[in-house]
Amino acid sequence: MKINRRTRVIGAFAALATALVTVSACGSGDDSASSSAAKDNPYHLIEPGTIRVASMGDAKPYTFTDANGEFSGFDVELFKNVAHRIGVDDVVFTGQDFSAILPAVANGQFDAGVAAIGITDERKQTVDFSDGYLAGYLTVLTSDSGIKKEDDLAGKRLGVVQGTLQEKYATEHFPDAQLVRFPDNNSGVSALNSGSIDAHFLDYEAAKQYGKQFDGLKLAINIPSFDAPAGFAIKKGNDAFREALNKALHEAMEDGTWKELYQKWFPGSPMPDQYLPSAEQTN
Ligand code: SNW
Repeated sequence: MKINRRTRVIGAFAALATALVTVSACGSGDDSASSSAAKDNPYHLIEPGTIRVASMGDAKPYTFTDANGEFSGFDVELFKNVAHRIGVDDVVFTGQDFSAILPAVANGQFDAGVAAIGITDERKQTVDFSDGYLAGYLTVLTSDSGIKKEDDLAGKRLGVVQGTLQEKYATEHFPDAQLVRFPDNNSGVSALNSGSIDAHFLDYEAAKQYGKQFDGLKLAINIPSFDAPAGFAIKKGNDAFREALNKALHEAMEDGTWKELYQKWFPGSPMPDQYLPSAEQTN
């Protein structure tokens, strides 16, 4: 008797559980439910309402962590401003090794990669990019007064951050230099300061920053990288997100926000033309 009753109760629970599963399965397959999900999350963010950004903690003044551990810098402030314009104020930055940023965006671990990432055809095989927002130089930083031009690097130990355009450029143009690869700029500059490499090759503004921080480090060679302006990297095929970012980015350029951030973070650097409000462009 007792066993029978318990069996019946268990049976009733099992039936109820099956019914619930069926109802929820119907719900998720329902057209109106999925279209409202698309409306709530038009940019296909990992978590609706939040943009998760892979970045770099030691590429000051582009992207860096400040004394409070908060992400700051030109690229960070520009991206947050652009995100605000598309209706997202919750932007979470996470520091990665440079070489991990694009794969992590492609894998869907992050919604965007922001770290002065130059737009190239090769990188476009992995991710999509917003329009460009910054173009400048690749710079050799050194305390060796014998390094003044590209040829002087022959036989020298030159640091590069893995996966950067600097690594690619050095491989192609400095065949007689001994390349030493680092995961990030801090480790490269530490090696430079301790004398285990002769020079470190990085972005111009970051080189300028380390030059200010460490007496004796000079910007010895500047190589134009205007054909690879920095862009925001996003997952391939997320066109709604890319188009919204582009529209907001151009608004930030047109209303002078871009110029204000440029002057704040890159004081004394020549003012480029192409990202200024159209009324201020000279050519
Ligand atoms: O190609 C340049 C661009 O013209 C501008 O000067 C900003 O930096 C670049 O995008 C190159 N940046 C490197 C790269 O994309 C290194 C980025 C980094 O160290 N965070 O590989």
